Order: sequence, then structure tokens, then C-alpha cells
Amino acid sequence: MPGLEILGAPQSNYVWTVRIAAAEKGVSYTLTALRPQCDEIKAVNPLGKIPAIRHGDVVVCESKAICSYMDRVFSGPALIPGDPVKAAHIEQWISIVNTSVDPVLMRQYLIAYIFPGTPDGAPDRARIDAALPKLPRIFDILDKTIGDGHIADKDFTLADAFLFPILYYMRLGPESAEMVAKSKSLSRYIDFMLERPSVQATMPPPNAR
Ligand SMILES: N[C@@H](CCC(=O)N[C@@H](CS)C(=O)NCC(=O)O)C(=O)O
Repeated sequence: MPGLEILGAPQSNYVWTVRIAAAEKGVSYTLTALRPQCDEIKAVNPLGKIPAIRHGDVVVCESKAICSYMDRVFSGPALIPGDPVKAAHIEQWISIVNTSVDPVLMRQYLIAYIFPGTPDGAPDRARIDAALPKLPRIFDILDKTIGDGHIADKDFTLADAFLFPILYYMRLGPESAEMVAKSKSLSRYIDFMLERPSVQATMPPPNAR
């Protein structure tokens, strides 16, 4: 079996997702830290986004497709269980995270702090202020759904590999950090996930601009 290579900067929440999934599955890999939109990434993803993987002749981009590929190709604990109802609930939450949570919390809100693209590198206040009214509803949904468990189940599932990196990064934004701190369930969830071996083995370095 050829070796697995994960392409993408480890600070990316989606690269982190794929690395957590690989660690949960017990798959070893090499990490090639590449930024989005560089030529090597554009060659494997027409949108220039990270992560992607190379596995022999196989090239795959999109984090969920990568996780499903790893699940089918490698032995180790199933990332998506055979039970159709359990699997559907995991897929459902991965989809909600990808289509409604990440676009607001990461792309619209946090990126305006960490990659603002302003001439002096200061946070992009207009983008932050436009995103802020959308945060409470998402935090409320996550708080109520997680309760004293995880996002798709009482225990860890692949959906947590998608959600946790985003919530971890929410402690970096001042407004989002306050929202996390106010939620007992989200604070507990983040701290609990931080103790998970797959998370400890994949902690990203601090954000480099
Ligand atoms: N749907 C993609 C999203 C990946 C994504 O948004 N990656 C970000 C980094 S966390 C990225 O490459 N952004 C740069 C860009 O959009 O140009 C996936 O699941 O892999």
C-alpha cells in the first residue's frame, strides 16, 4: 500500500479535521504544509482550497471526500458506522457544519481577524460587524445540540472532527470567545476534546500570517 500524503497548512480547520480523522483511524501519513491557492494545491483542487491528499496515483480534495476515502481504504475503526441511522446523523451534522457553521464562524467572522487582508493588517471591522449578528443563533444551536455529549451522538463521531477545530478557534476571537465562555456545554466540549489523543497528536502551530 502506498503512503498517504496530506497537503495543506496545519492551521487550517479543515486540514486539522482530516488529520484528526486519520489519527482516529490509525492511519499514518506525511503532512506537506501548503497554503491555499499555491500552484501545487491548484493542481489538485480547481478551487485552490486545502486540504487534499495523494495516495499513490489517487488524488482527492474536499475534507469529507478525503475522510470517506480513508475510511474505505484503510483498516481501523470505522469513521462512519454501518448503521444507517447513526451514519445519517453523522452525515447530517457534517453537512450542517460545512454549509452553515464554517461559512459564518470561520469564513465570515474569524478570518476577518486572522487574515483580514487590510492594508495595515488590522482586523476588518466591517466584515466582523456584518458577521456578528449571525453568531448567537449558531452558538445556541450548537450549545443545545451538544448538551453534555457530542454533536451527532453522545460519544465522539466523525462530525466532531469537523466541528471541534472551528470551536477551538472561536476562543481566538474576542466576541466568539465570550460566547464560548458563556456556554457551559461548549466550554466543556472544547476542553474534553482537547484531551482526546487524536486531537493532542494533531494540534496545529499558532497561526502564521
Ligand atoms: N469544502 C472544503 C473547504 C476547504 C476550505 O475552505 N479550506 C480553506 C482553509 S480552512 C481554504 O483553503 N481557503 C482558501 C480559499 O478559499 O481560497 C473542504 O471541506 O475541504
